[in-house]
Amino acid sequence: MKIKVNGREVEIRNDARNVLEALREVGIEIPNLCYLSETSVYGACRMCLVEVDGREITTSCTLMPREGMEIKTHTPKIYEMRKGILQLLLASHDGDCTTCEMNGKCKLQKYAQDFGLTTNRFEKISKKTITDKNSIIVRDNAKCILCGDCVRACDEIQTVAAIDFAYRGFEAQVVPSFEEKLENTECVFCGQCVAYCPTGALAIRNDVDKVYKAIEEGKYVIGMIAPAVRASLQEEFGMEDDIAMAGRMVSILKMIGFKKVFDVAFAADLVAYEEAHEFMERLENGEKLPQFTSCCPGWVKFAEQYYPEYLPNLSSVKSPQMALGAIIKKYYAREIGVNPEDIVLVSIMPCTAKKFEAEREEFEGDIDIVLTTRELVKIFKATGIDIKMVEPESFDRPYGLSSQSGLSFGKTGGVLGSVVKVIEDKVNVKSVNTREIAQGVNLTEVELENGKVVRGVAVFGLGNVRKVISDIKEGRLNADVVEVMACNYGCIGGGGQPYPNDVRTRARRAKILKETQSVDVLISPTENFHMRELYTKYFGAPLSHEAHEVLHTEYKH
Ligand code: HC1
Ligand code: SF4
Repeated sequence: MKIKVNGREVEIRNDARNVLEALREVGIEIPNLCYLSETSVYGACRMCLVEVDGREITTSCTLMPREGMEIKTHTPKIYEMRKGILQLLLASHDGDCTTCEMNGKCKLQKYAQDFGLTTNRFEKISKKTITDKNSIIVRDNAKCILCGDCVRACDEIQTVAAIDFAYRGFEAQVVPSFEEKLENTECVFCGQCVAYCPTGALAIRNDVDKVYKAIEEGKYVIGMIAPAVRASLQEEFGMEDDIAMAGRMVSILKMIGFKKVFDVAFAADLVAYEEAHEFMERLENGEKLPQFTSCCPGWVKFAEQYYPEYLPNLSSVKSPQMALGAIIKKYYAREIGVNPEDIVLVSIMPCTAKKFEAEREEFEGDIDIVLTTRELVKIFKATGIDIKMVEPESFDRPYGLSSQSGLSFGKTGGVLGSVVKVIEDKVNVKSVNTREIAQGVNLTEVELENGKVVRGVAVFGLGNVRKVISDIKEGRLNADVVEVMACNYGCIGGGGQPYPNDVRTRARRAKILKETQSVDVLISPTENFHMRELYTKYFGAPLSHEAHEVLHTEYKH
């Protein structure tokens, strides 16, 4: 349909959700502090005001587009109203920008600059607020603007509802259930509340100092980089076409003092290989089906809390992070003659729940420190080294080789696709077809030579997971294997990824990762000869006793 915006005719989508989204698509971002395209419309911040047909001023997030309507997005009156809203917010905000995690990325700070707010006509008021600086998810309500984005992300996208508004009026705050620490609630540490927080009220525990301390103490520091991290770094540093980003990361980490840097995508190949064999065994025996993937720790905690009856169905193969951790501490330390106690293993992840996973008792501290992508970006920026000028260096061997499949773990559908690739290498497959069957849900049908069809489902977003499980339970969906990723679009949308971490950025990162993986010469996990070497040297065969000892675990909460 056609509408007029600021005096110009503009064509917008007929089915646009509201005027705010419609104009965003044609390059006009109306200022907003509480709008999320993936959740219900809240309309609380009032920043997205527009003038309609020369008369009323209303919020564009609640305004339906109508043929021929005339919109003004930036009249003097609206400009003043927005300034007033910002000044009110700033009057009760702590304003400690220099020490804020969101410094430079905060939407409130950006608008304060855009609207030239160097003074505030309202007096500063302080209120009693709740903080928690020691959890994996750090909370500081003195920076909260009560937009409710975190509450809706947790409740509507993830259906966990670990946080909500408490108290009324000026006393209102967002708090975890019963004002407990998040670790004592049903929070699954997906970090989606952090990803969507427009200010620094929610952040992730910063573990960078622990890395420097380990280097300073002369520890044998080993890094390992998750698949999704390279794609978001390409984006963060404006190097979207730079398929050598992983190599540049290796170089800088070595310059800082890392002794070795390995690729978590190597372990993804290993996990897919082991998991495919586990699946084929279950399929043959007709037990513990559908098999659910278990490499996403947010999903594992979600399953423990809400679907304990499915815990036996979870793949018992550890996540690539924990599998590689175990291999390095058990075998590699011996191979290089270093006491495992002297090794500090630093895992670099897009994910906040990976910090939680590394601390789970099942894994006996194999991973010492987990850094998110944002922490890694801080390290890189603090060095002052221009990443564009850095010569890429290969990942160290033997855990530095990966296939396209291993890399694809970083986005939705990657684990399932890799398992299918291994199956294709083992048995004759007639056809593989993938199609979207619902929002966030893809179905892959693999037709075997004997005519049997194996059905795999890949789902992201824990709210979508609830729907898939209910469809399976009630017989509306038939699945043999289900890949679950807690975050929208998979790991590339993890809570530790750089800001902005919204739908548009996630889709772009998925494309970048796909392009990066496409130049890898190895296609299937089976082709990864360094991975196969582990079987020759240590495991013998997939699902062997030794493989179970090192690569498998059991979730029994
Ligand atoms: Fe992921 Fe995984 S893909 S969970 O998304 O299985 O975080 O990238 O490293 O462990 O490989 C995350 C990414 C990551 C693991 C792998
Ligand atoms: Fe909710 Fe995830 Fe945030 Fe926990 S980390 S409060 S589950 S959105």
